[in-house]
Amino acid sequence: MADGHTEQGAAAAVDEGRLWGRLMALAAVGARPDGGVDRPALSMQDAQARSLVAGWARDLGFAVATDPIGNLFVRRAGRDPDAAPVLTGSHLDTQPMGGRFDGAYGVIAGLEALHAMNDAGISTRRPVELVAWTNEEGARFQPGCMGSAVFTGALALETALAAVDRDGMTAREALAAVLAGEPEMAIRPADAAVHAYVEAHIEQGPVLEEEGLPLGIVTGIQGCRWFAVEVTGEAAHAGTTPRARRRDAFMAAHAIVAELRRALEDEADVTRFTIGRFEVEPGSPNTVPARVFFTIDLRHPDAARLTDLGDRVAPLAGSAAGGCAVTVTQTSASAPVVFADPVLRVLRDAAVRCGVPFRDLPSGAGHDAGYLAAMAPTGMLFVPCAGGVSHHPAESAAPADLATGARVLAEGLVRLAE
Ligand code: HGY
Ligand code: MN
Ligand code: MN
Repeated sequence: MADGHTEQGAAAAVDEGRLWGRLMALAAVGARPDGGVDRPALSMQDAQARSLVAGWARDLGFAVATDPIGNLFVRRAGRDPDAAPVLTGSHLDTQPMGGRFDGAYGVIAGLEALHAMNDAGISTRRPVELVAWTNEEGARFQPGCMGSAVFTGALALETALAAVDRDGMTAREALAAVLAGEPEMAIRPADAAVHAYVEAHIEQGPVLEEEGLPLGIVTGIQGCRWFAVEVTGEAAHAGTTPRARRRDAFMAAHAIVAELRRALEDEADVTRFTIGRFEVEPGSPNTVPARVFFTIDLRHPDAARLTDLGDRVAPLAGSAAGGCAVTVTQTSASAPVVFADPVLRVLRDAAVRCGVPFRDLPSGAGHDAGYLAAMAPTGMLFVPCAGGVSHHPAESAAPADLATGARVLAEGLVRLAE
């Protein structure tokens, strides 16, 4: 067991300026003019971010490798090379109008924790590995959490690689292009044992900031179901076609959405119902729409309620489609997750040892930790972000809070790795 001194050493060796500098260097990759970040999964910007992290890791003497779905692993050796490693990490891809901290913070805080262990001269029995999971956001390729879902066996590799983006490029082709730029990168097998997993992330909600707390111990993640809806009507002339003879895919989609809102939006405002993508074809002002495609993101903390609400989507869509045809496909489903108490106890204990006040809270946002929880004892740490704003260019967090989270993460990882 590492004595208190060495664990304290890890936290004390966390360097706020170094952490902030790396975060800002990463934010420059895919930077938007409005201060946000647009770094699509498996894009050249993502490749650039990967090589930035790999470069920092190699400079610190860590082994770097990738796996068949492109997850990036940075390994700090332990005394027992055969012991199952402790993992930490998050994701490098962002939303199209993303911020500088969603995902990036968990990767850079994890790197900072490993760097601090080096600076403090700490040796751990188990290896500690930092992971940047492929395609957590699911904005370009669906489903999201693709890398962690394949790693944990929740999604077949071939299914993931067959995902197609809006330009018709497959994840397989995009990944090959990224790996072509990393000829020196070692490839490791998809399966691997994990002793425990801890992910640091900004809260993406207002609770910690409102309560003036620098840290959250995350107790779990709400459930989430994604659907793709396709409404098929018939193109017609906007000027000559009477309403009675139209099969207007937009008007049908409009009726479907109205019906879904009536059924799914609750008074208590607990259910989260989002239509983030809505495409009308052919998209000409004077042609009656022939086809509409839209996505549904449906979330709820209660498993039975999420099942009940989600199972209504297809029947309701069918009943409101009128003369048009409609297909509803569920593209991902993750049940609510409760994190492992032993890991949360280690994290709370680490916070106490670092003198950091905290509270427990659930996560409204999805994370790779949701998949890791099925494979190994898993926990998460949150740090506050301004106004709880995320998936928005204005996303921001204070350097001191980011360093505090990295200190508690370092403490917790050292304890878990002994
Ligand atoms: O959608 C989510 O909850 C995550 O931020 N990707
Ligand atoms: Mn995230
Ligand atoms: Mn996100």
